[in-house]
Amino acid sequence: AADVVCVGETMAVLGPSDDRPLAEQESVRLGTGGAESNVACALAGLGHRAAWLSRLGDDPFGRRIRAELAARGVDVDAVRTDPDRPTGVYFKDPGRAGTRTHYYRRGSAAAGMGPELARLPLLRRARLVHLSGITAALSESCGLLLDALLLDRHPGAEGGAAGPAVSFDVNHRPALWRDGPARAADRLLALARAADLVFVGRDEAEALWGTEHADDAAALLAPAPVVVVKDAEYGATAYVRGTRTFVPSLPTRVVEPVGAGDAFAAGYLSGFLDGRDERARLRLGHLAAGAALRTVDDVPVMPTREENGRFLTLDDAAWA
Ligand code: KDG
Repeated sequence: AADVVCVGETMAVLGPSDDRPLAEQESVRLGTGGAESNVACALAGLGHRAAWLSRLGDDPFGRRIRAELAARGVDVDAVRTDPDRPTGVYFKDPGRAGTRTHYYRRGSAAAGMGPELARLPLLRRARLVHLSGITAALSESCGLLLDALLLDRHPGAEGGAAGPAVSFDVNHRPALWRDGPARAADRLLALARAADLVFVGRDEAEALWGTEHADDAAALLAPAPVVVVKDAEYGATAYVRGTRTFVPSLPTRVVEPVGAGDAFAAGYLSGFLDGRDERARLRLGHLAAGAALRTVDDVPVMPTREENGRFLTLDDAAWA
């Protein structure tokens, strides 16, 4: 059985070969990208048993995505092919003001996922289920799937929810919220508060909910027992039942930032699955994010356990 199941849409990525804008490129490269499967790949790369749950179209992009994720060690057995809907596509366009993404995903196979998937035994048997706010915006049925996985959980014997822990990366994608920013703010807040672990960017929380400081974002999300607020090149703070742990980011050369948030979540969750303390979890998040920042691909090759091990033993002064 998988330790962690990541649920969400993965698309074919048509992207550049370097950091010049798409309009200046002679050819595009075909890749694979989806926030949740990026996390699954990174977790598999860090040595965990990771599965990805989604739907693909019966088309070359779908076959490519399935093969690529399987080659990275992700269990794709639960992924069904929908004969009537295509695999989504997105274009990645680097620019001086940051990378822009252009989606071609409306009516995709993954957007056809619904709440019936929440009953799959694969999900019940996992230790951790990883979700993101992207799925909430894909379709009504995908929204119901998130409700089933987050809001409709049954209380367990110890007062918390029964079944696997659920982590939720807010991953606000304004382009996907066709019914407007107020709806996005309400929905993402309700879903995040229902999770066991939440990841959110400080600036993302500010844009959604007007919280300027990381502490304010964490207070707003506090019904969730673990809240991790990421503040780009400064660092990340974990809030766990009244305790606050800050770990600064490591300085790194940034080639292309898409995928860094997913890598961060994977690093942190790797530490969670291994029972490490908050400081180590955050360090693992930064180490994985650094690897993603240094490539144009969404999912980098992860640092080895030995490399990570060297960084985990540093004292705070030597870290950054
Ligand atoms: O976090 C990276 C993702 O944004 C990228 O892989 C594409 O899943 C994607 C999305 O919906 O934006």
